[in-house]
Amino acid sequence: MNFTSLFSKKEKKETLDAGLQQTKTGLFSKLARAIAGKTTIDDELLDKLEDILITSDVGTDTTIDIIHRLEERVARDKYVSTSELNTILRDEISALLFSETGQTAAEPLPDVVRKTVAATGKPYVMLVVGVNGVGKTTTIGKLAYQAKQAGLKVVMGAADTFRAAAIEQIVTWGQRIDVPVIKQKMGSDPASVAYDTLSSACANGADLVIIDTAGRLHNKPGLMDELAKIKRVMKKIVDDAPHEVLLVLDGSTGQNAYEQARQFIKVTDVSALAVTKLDGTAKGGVVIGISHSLKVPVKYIGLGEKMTDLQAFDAKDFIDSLFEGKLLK
Ligand SMILES: Nc1nc2c(ncn2[C@@H]2O[C@H](COP(=O)(O)OP(=O)(O)O)[C@@H](O)[C@H]2O)c(=O)[nH]1
Ligand SMILES: [Mg+2]
Repeated sequence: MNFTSLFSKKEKKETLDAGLQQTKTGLFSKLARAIAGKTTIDDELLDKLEDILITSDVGTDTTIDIIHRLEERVARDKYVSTSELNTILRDEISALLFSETGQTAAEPLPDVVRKTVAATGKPYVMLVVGVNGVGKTTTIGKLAYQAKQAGLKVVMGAADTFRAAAIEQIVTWGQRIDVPVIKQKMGSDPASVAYDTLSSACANGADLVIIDTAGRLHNKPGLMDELAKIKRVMKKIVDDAPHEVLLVLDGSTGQNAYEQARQFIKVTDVSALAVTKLDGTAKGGVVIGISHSLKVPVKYIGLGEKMTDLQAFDAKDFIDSLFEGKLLK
C-alpha cells in the first residue's frame, strides 16, 4: 500500500469516527448503564440489550438475530465478562452482516464504471431517487467529485425540474467541482433532460452519468410513472441504462428511513442505497438494520456536508468504528 492510500485510509476512518460519534455515545451510555454492577452477561442483560438495540434504531428483526447470536455465544463460552460486551457485539454484528451479504464492502464505483465502459463503450448511468430533502443532490455532488478525482469523466443531469432552486443547486455543485451539468428550464420534462444528458455524455465520451430527480413519494403514482418514463427514455440512448438506481435515505430519521426503503423497493427497481446525515444523529444504528434486512445493498453513507464526507459503505469498518473503545462501568 502506498503512502497516499494509507493516508486516505486514515482520513476515511477519522471522518467515519467523527460522523458516528453521536450514535456511539448514545449506544455506549446505554450499554454502560445496562452492565453497571454486573460482571457476566446473563439473560437479564440480554433482555436489556434487546431494548437498547431496538431503541438505537437497529430494527426489530435485526435485533432478534443479534440477540440470538449473543445467546449462542454466551451458552458456548459460559462466563462472558460484561467488560467484553462491546467487543462481542462488534464481532457478532460483523459476522451477522457478513453472513447475509457474503462481503463487507461493495466494489468501488470507479472500478464498476470502468468495467461497464470497457464492455459496452457507453457510459455508466446512475439514476438517483428518493423523497424531498434526504440529500440526493448533495450525494450526487459528492459522488461526482470523487469519481472525477478517480480520473473519470463525469456528467450530471438536472432532472429535478420541479423548482428553479433545484436546478441552481446542482449547477452550483457542477461549478464547484468542475463537472458539466445538462439542464433545461424549470418545469420541463425530466425524461427529456435525462435524454439530453445521456446524448451529451455519449457524444463527449463521458464515463459516468448521474441523473438527479425531484423528491418523490413511493405512494404517488404520477411521480412513480415519471420515473418509469425517465428509465424508458434513457434506454433509447444507452440500452442497458440505468445501471444503478440509487435510493437516498436520510439516516437521521431512523426507522422512517428503513420503512421508506422498504416501500420504495416494493414499487420500483432500486439497486443501491445511500444513507445520509449520519453525522449529527444518534440514529446511525439504522444502517445495521437496513443492510441486514433489505435485499438491496447500502453502497454509500453520508457523514457531513463536505465533498469528502461521502464514503463507500464498508460494514466491517462501520461496526468497528461504532463499537471500538472501552465501556465505562
Ligand atoms: N450533515 C449532513 N447534511 C447533509 C448530508 N447530506 C445532505 N445533507 C444536507 O441535507 C440538505 C438537503 O440536501 P439535498 O441534497 O438538497 O436533498 P435533496 O432534496 O434530496 O436533493 C442540505 O442542506 C444538505 O447539505 C450529510 O451526509 N450530512
Ligand atoms: Mg435535490
